[in-house]
Amino acid sequence: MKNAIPLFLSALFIAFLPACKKSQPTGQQPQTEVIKLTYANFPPASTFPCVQMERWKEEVEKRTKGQVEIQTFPGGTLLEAKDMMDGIINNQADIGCLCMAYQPGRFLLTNATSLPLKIPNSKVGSRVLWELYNNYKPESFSQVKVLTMFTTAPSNIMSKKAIRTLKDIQGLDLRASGGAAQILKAWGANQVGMPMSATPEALQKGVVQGLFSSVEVMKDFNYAEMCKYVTMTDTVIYPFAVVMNQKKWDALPDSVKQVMDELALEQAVWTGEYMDQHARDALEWSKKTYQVEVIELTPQQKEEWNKLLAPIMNEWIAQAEEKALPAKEIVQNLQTLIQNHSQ
Ligand code: 3IO
Repeated sequence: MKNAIPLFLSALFIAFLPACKKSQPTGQQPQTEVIKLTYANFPPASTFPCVQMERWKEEVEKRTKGQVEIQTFPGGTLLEAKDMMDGIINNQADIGCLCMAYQPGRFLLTNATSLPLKIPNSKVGSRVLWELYNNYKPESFSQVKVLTMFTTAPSNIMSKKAIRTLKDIQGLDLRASGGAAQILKAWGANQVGMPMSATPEALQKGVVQGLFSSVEVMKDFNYAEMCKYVTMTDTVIYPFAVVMNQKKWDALPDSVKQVMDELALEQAVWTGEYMDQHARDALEWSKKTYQVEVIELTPQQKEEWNKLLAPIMNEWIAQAEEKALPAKEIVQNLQTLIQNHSQ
């Protein structure tokens, strides 16, 4: 019994030794845990929304020195085109890339960028969209953190049959969404709505005879194999947003938030420049690889085609005013932004 107490104490000491060891790290800096985030995207990995996603991932990982790790999911493997916004709100993924044209009513304000306002290219479009968003902070994005926005290059008609005049487009089944869809209708096409990710099958099965979007898809989806004609209209862009679950954002360290906020405009411009260059390259590639014919409209034709688009603006204004938005002011702001950034 005499030795019981020291024995008990040594036993206690030995028992606690591992615990003490654990709480005393090896004298280096306390290790911060790696933050893992998922990023969902709807089209295939080779397409521009995914190219910009990989670029953003790399930059964030580099600038946070590995504190943040991003796992990307292209091709709708985590969330599909039309589920993106709700999927991020419900945290089925942490980050998601969405095209606003697929839910035109939901993103009414920012979809003003796809009115026929002659945005000249994706770089200007992306800056204008980002600024418009920050000027008005629309309700439709109030449940998420917006990480960046960008647009496509202006849309052109890619088709199986040559479209040289307005007569050629009458009643033709052509695919587009959102603002671009309104334009196809105004020209007399039979507009068919679906996300870009559903379009390869629709073209293959003959559900549509072509599409209206930015021309880099001729290469990235290999549409040039089926669509031997491109009619250059250089009309509207498609607007995109990259959004993050609000709670996941709130939980990030300030230093990480700062990295992402500082990247927002830079990412928009990077994507714009990539898109503009890639659209040009893809058109050249299409001519060389599949002997695609690029059809230019005469100035008179352009005037004639543009005239038909006049009512679209008024329709949008009426719709926006119904939702109590300062519609005319928004359009004016947009026109100023386009002018300023086009210089
Ligand atoms: C687009 C969407 C996904 C992948 C490539 C793309 N190029 C242009 C778009 C624009 C768009 O969303 C669409 O549906 O035409």
